[in-house]
Amino acid sequence: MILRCRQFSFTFPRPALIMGIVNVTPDSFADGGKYLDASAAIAHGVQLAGQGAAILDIGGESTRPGAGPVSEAEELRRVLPVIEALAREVKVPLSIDTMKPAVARAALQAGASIVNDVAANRTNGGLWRLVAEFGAGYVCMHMQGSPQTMQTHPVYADVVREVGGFFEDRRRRLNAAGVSDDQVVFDVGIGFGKTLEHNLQLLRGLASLRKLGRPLLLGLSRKSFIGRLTGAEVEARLPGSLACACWAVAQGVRILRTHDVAETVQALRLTEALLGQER
Ligand code: HH2
Repeated sequence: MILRCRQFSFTFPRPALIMGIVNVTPDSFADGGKYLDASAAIAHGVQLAGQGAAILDIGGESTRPGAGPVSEAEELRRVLPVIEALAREVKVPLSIDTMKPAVARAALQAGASIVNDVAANRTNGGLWRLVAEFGAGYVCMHMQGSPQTMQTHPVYADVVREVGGFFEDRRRRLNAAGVSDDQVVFDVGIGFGKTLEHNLQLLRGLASLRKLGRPLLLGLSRKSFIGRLTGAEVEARLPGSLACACWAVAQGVRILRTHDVAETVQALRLTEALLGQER
């Protein structure tokens, strides 16, 4: 299995890839405001790459439940200088975490190689044609609703089956827009229109999604379901995040999106050594 993102490619089996988070936002749920200043965000990205991040995911709009939308101009103002600088300073592919096609285009022009689309439940295929045009990687994440509405009353008959069906449907639409399977990664979207029980069912059901034949990505770092299960505040959720990351890799997840790169690298290398076989 291969993942192509412009000039970069990853061939699996291989050790799980760590995607380090660079949030250039004032209000992200875990690190809001820490890296709003471009120079702080750039230094953070360089540090995460040095710790072993194989991908850096740069975002300028929080998608936490109830987050207010950010204008296109403001999002561009936040992320573009960071992407331009990181494209010069690190050797790993950069991912743009955005819901807006215009931001994705500017980011790709500035040197990003992956579009991380938490709004892959979109109906307009403009963003997908852009991904095809650039030969970029594409993270297709499942969300029920939008960040403003998603946690109001999420409902599924069978969350694992419905998310799997969503991926099949998106694969067809992506192919029709000119995006090849080699460019696509699937992500169940932990916390995006899911109750605690839905999140747990998805984590338990990860192995069943391997049959899609594409890399699975998971973002669970410091998320609220860990707090709900343990009572831990957001800054104290690293142990729970690592436990879930190890579980996910044992179930076949290939890419982990995390705030805590050094810690996750160590936990996953141990998990892979214990699992033993080529994955
Ligand atoms: N989670 C967040 C943002 N982007 N992208 C993918 N593919 N998968 C995820 O699970 C995911 C994501 C939320 O985390 P964070 O960026 O730390 O917070 P915020 O949205 O508040 O900036």
